[in-house]
Amino acid sequence: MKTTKKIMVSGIQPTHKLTLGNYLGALKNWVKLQEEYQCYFFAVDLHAITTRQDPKELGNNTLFALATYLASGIDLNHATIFVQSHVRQHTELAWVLNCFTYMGELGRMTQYKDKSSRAGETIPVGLFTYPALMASDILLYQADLVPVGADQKQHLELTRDIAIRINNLYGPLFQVPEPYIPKIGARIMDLQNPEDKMSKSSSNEMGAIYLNDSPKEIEKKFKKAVTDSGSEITYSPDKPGIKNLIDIQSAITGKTPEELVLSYQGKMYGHLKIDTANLVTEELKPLQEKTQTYLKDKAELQNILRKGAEKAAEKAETTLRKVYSAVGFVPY
Ligand code: ATP
Ligand code: LTN
Repeated sequence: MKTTKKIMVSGIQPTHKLTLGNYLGALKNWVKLQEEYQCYFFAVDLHAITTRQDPKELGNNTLFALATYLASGIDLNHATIFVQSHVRQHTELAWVLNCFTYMGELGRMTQYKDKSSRAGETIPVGLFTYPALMASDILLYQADLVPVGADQKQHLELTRDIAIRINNLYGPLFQVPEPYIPKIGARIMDLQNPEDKMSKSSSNEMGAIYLNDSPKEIEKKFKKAVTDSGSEITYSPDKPGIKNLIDIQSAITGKTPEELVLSYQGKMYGHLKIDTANLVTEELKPLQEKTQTYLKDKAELQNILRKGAEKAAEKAETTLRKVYSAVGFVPY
């Protein structure tokens, strides 16, 4: 039977173990929304090598990411999960999209500007063309919805522009996707530097909660979290450290920031830190146990990924052929 469900697509870079930011900003929403969509979720290893990776770590982190997807409740009845590099159509369509994406557009991408400024003198070309590969990931599957954190909004807008540009030239080849950015949790901040987003590849590991951190590490990181001057617990942009802890609690419990602030009247920063650490530990405990179970049975995990890649390639190939034909390539 042909499915009429809309399509949802998203991915995470296996550049390290996933963080609480990846979980609250992206993964948790995939799980929440998955039943209403036909989903494609992948670990974007091709994107990961735009910054230098240790090969062994990259492989481990890729499997860790996909095991985490399953552990957090991604259901194979709704979702196809796979490794990006296993589906060659991603790179093939990316090439075509590169030819319809402008230097000026790529040069304006904030993520490129941030990462290239840290790359030193030798900036890989892949870092620059990264958004065209991301557009390929999305457009190949004719995605309606792409759930991501706030930092990816600009890449999504570019994806839409590229899709519209090509549709205008050749007819309706691509669905134009919408981003889904959660109200709370879309931008979890670094615990040591709450002006910056929490990131997998942060230089200070104390600033990020990794999904495989032990309860002790989680407690230590929250206790040492940089907070703001003053002592009153309020939710305001000029108290980014406190706001971040409230956002984390809100994204986990579903309570509004206002409700949480009320419950902390008369309490100290220390209370908020300990409660947040406990809440995160409780949230991550079942996730960590299940991730380990999936990682122990490597054969089964590989089997899921092989089947996922086969299914994804089928869908991807349909789009790729249409595009190749539209641009004038001789059929094969
Ligand atoms: P890297 O440090 O390697 O660039 P990252 O931690 O920024 O990685 P990505 O793989 O780029 O993570 O992001 C995967 C998903 O997680 C994206 O949807 C992104 O928007 C979301 N995300 C990343 N960091 C955060 C954060 N701090 N808060 C909310 N969402 C986030
Ligand atoms: N660029 C994204 C990761 C990513 C992605 C995608 C997200 C690559 N391809 C497709 C959604 C859909 C990031 O988070 N850095």
